[in-house]
Amino acid sequence: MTDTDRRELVVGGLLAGLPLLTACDAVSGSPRAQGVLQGAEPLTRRAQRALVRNALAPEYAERDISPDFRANGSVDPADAEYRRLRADGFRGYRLQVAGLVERPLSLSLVELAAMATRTQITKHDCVEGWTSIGKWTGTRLSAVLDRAGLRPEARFIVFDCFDALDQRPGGERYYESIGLDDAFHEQTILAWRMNDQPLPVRHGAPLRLRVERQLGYKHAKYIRRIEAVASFSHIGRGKGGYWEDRGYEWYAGI
Ligand SMILES: Nc1nc2c(c(=O)[nH]1)N[C@H]1C(S)=C(S)[C@@H](COP(=O)(O)O)O[C@H]1N2
Ligand SMILES: [Mo]
Repeated sequence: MTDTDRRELVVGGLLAGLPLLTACDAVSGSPRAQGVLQGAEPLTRRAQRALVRNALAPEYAERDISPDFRANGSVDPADAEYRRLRADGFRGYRLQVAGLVERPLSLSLVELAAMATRTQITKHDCVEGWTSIGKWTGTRLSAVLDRAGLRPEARFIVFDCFDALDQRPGGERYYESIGLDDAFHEQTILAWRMNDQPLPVRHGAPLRLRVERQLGYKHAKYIRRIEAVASFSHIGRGKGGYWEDRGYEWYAGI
């Protein structure tokens, strides 16, 4: 949806819900004005919810790209399988798609690149208080989920990563999860390029999530597997993500 489309939707939605009401009526708070406003409320609230669901995160111009995009969290996973794949330029990498799907998938980077892709220049916002603007290209998560076919019970998409922040033996692996609204959102991509280059290791090679309407910790890097689930109570410590298990909010809307 373009900006103009969106604006038209807002204006259209609001007008549809509000029969002509003069400023005078509104100011006087007359019973007639109140009746009209109350009657209009459910419709505008519904329109607003639909808008929020589809709203795009701001996108920027090439000139806005940060010359030095920060890297955070894991920057060099120690996992043996990861090291092996990395040594071969990720040629042997396969994204596993499993859980509550009709057709479990195993996709190479070449196969992912042949699906619906998107490029966007967006601002990354870390909970620690810094932001960086970068250009991301990747496969739309919706394309992958459509190919796998979600079963009706599926409510969340979980991203299982290669890295553990604590690299000592037994360190828990990073993981994250998002709801279906964000999973099917137009700007939600499995990125494999950054600033027109192959995605660097410190930024999550070979594949990392961009979920632009949420804070940085939701953007899982080093994705090994995605799983559709009805609940995440059985994963990790049950809160839906590595940082969520340590007290962060599950929904990290910006
Ligand atoms: N697998 C994995 N994903 C991760 C992290 C991590 O440590 N491991 N850190 C998160 C945090 S807190 C942020 S801010 C971003 C940082 O992404 P960047 O290194 O590309 O800036 O990745 C997020 N995704
Ligand atoms: Mo972060």
